[in-house]
Amino acid sequence: MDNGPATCDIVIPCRDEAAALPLVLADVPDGFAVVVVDNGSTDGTADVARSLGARVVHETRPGYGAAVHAGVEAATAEYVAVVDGDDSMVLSDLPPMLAAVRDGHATMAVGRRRPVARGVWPWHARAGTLVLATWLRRSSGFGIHDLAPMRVCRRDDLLDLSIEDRRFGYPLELMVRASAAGWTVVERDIDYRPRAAGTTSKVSGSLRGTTRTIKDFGRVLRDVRAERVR
Ligand SMILES: Nc1nc2c(ncn2[C@@H]2O[C@H](COP(=O)(O)OP(=O)(O)OP(=O)(O)O)[C@@H](O)[C@H]2O)c(=O)[nH]1
Ligand SMILES: [Mg+2]
Repeated sequence: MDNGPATCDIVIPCRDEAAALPLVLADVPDGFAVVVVDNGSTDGTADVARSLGARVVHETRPGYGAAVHAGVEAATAEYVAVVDGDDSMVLSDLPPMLAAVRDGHATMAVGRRRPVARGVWPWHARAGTLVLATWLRRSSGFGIHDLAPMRVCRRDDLLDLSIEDRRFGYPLELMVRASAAGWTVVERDIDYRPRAAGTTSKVSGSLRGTTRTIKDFGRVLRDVRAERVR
């Protein structure tokens, strides 16, 4: 890892990702630093993250949104990236995304998952993503085909959106608010790989997880309709 001040902090929400982190953090690009947000891990995630040179933040409230928000608040660099900690995504996809934002091509760069192997993206998760991304594309005008699984933007811009969801509707609320705030978004293809061996799915990898995620998305959509998210 580069020792100079980082341009971009990579926020990694982690629940029990000790087996994945050595793979995820094997190659942190120059100019990036890592903030691992641990909430409720029981497998030594925090110790592994620290031993690999990451800063560790603890969040007591469970949920993807709670972890991401804590990481963004704790970040100190001008730009923040958010990436999953299960080794399904690679950090080497981040520098071109950061460059797109720094060079003024868009307020935020988001990833579009391209599976590198069969079976990586279960049909139920993929179908849910397709429906929501299509709705978002039509309602926001963003040229997107995925739900911002990996993203980069200026930290201050993100905090200014005042996203409230602390569970799994966070990325959807982010996109709705970004659209209302007049952001521009570019989407870039990113590798989507099998999650690391020895780790388990928390969100959409199971039918139960997808159902829970859809419920959280439904809440965000109800709020959008009631004009509470504007
Ligand atoms: N801190 C924290 N992280 C979480 C929580 N739930 C999920 N995560 C992390 O959020 C990221 C995404 O979770 P995943 O379980 O990979 O979700 P997914 O990619 O939809 O599902 P898979 O297809 O099974 O990988 C991972 O890095 C998880 O460790 C949580 O409650 N707290
Ligand atoms: Mg995953």
